Order: sequence, then C-alpha cells, then structure tokens
Amino acid sequence: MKEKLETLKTEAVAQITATETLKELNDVRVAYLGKKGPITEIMQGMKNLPAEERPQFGAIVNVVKNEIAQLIEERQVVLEEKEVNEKLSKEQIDITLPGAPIKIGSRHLLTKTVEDIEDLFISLGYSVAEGPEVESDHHNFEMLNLPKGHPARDMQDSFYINEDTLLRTHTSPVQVRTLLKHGGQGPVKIICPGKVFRRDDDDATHSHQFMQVEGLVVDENVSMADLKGTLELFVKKTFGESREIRLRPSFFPFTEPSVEVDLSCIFCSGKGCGTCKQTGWIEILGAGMVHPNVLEMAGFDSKKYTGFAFGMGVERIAMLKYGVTDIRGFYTNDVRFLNQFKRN
Ligand code: 2NL
Repeated sequence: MKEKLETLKTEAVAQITATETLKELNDVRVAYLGKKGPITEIMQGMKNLPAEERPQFGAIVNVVKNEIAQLIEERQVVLEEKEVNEKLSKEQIDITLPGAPIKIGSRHLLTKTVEDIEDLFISLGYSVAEGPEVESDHHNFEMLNLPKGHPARDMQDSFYINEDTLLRTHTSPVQVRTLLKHGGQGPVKIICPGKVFRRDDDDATHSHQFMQVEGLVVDENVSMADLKGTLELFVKKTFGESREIRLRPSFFPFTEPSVEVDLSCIFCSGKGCGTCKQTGWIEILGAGMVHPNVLEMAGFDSKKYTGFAFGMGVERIAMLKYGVTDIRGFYTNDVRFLNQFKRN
C-alpha cells in the first residue's frame, strides 16, 4: 500500500511539473485530489483494514495528499505569473501606430442659429418660452384673432389631427399661453423658438416643417419705434453692423399695424443682384403691434398695455447668413452638408 502511495506521488509530481497552463494544472488537481481520484479511493478502501491500522495508515495518506496539494499550490503561483507575463507581452500596445480617428459630431447649423438668436435676446432681457407642438385650434388660431372661417386657417394649409387639434402653424400659441399666465399683468418680454408645421410642397425654399423664432413684448407705452430699434439691433448683430432694415406695410390678423421687414442685400450691399431681384432688399421677417383683440382675449387691458411682436423663419436666417441655397440641406442629414458648419 505504501509503495502504491509512493508511485502515486511520483506520478503526481511528474504531472504537476509538466503542466504549462492553469487549466492543465486544474485537470491534474481534479485527477489526483478530486472525488473520483486515487486518494479518495484509497481513503475509502481503509474501511477494509483492521481498525488498529487505520489511524496510522490514514496519517500516511494524509501526508501524501497534503504534499500533492502543496505542490499544486506552488505550481499554481508559477503558472499564474507565467500567464500574466504572456498576456502582458501579447497585449502590448504599439504606441507608434496611428490612432483610429474619432468621429465627433457637432451642433446642427439650425441649432446654432437658434442658440445665437436666443443669446442675443437673452442679453436684451428676454426670457425663452417653449410650448407644445400639437396645439388646440383655440390657442393656435382663435386666440390670435383668426376666427373660424378665416382663410389663413384653411384645412389645406395646416396638419389637423382632429377637428380642434393640429400641429402648430407658428409659435404664437406659446406666446398666448405665456400672456394668459401673466393674468393681465405686464411686462411680458419673451422669445419662442420651436418647430412649426404648414402643408406645403417641399422644394429648395419651402419646407412643410421649419423652425420659427417669435418675439413678444407687452408693457405700458411700447411703440413701433421700440420694435424697429429691436429689429435693427437684431439685424446688425446677426448680419453685420453695416446692414440696414426697411419696413413695408403688410397684414397679419394678429398685429395692427403689420409690417414686412427687409434687410439691405448682404450679397450686393444694395446695388442690386440676383438674390435681391435687383431691388437691393431681402425680406427676412414679419412683425407688428399686437392687435388689441389679441391683448384683450389674453386678459390684458388694451387701453393700458400695448405690445410688439415679430416672427422669423430660422432656416431663412441661416440660409442668408451661411449661404445655404437649398432648405432641404437642413433635413436630409447628409454629413457632407453638416460637416461644412462644424464649430471648434
Ligand atoms: C412671419 C410673421 C409674425 C407675430 C408673428 C404674434 C404673436 C402674438 C401676437 C401678435 Cl402672441 N403677433 N406673432 C406677429 C407678426 C408676425 O410672424 O412671417 N413668421 C415666419
């Protein structure tokens, strides 16, 4: 029995020493010390021995078992270190290789344009207000002096969801909601940026969805001169100090008087060119004095309060400022278009 143990040990030592990986070593451990291994088998065979021989024999088996376990543990330390070293040398990074370029996105040109407009008006003391894109007919039309049957609220021109719900056609309803919140108490000084929707056939200059920024100031003694001064400042900060504006009479149901605002042509400085159709002027936004009906419906006393409002299409501003010739560039997500306007 003793010889058998000695042979077993010699074999085990040889096999342990021969292992090259932790997996191999684990296989040897299971083979010798596992539940189905020879040591367990010998231990179980002890019950056939006379009772008085069992303790002594058991001790010998235990010594061999512990020796094998000890050797495995020592080998384990060696192999672990070996595997770590192999891994380190295999996974070494060649720092002289060129790096893979990281593609970093950037703000969309429209977002940048909106943010620049926001920053300018915030610097003038305005707040930025936002509201729902799905609106009630009441807030989108009724409250803006566009009663039922008015041509500008034709089903053909708007995306209706049901009889009294639609995709907003301007951000004016946000201004109406803000006025209502003020409970007839001025001053109100806000701009409202956001997506708006109008049924239109898309082409180089039309889009059925676009961005609008509207502005509204309501207080005592607000005049057309305040409107003109504000728009002049906006134009000079956006297009350059040498730009001029011109107001032409126009019509909006929610303003009276209403004006169309032209910018002195940024391409020919007023001499006349293709873009301004030889007029020297380019139309950039609409504006006016808030209609008394709109003020009254929103709970403001139109004898005490007056206000001005304006609305501009952000795509139009961005196209003029950055020389974009097709509005669809903003929406078709072609990186060759977008990459031209990357900011550092
Ligand atoms: C345009 C013209 C405009 C307004 C929007 C407005 C809002 C309220 C009251 C009165 Cl709550 N007016 N907004 C006024 C004049 C023109 O937009 O051509 N936008 C693209």
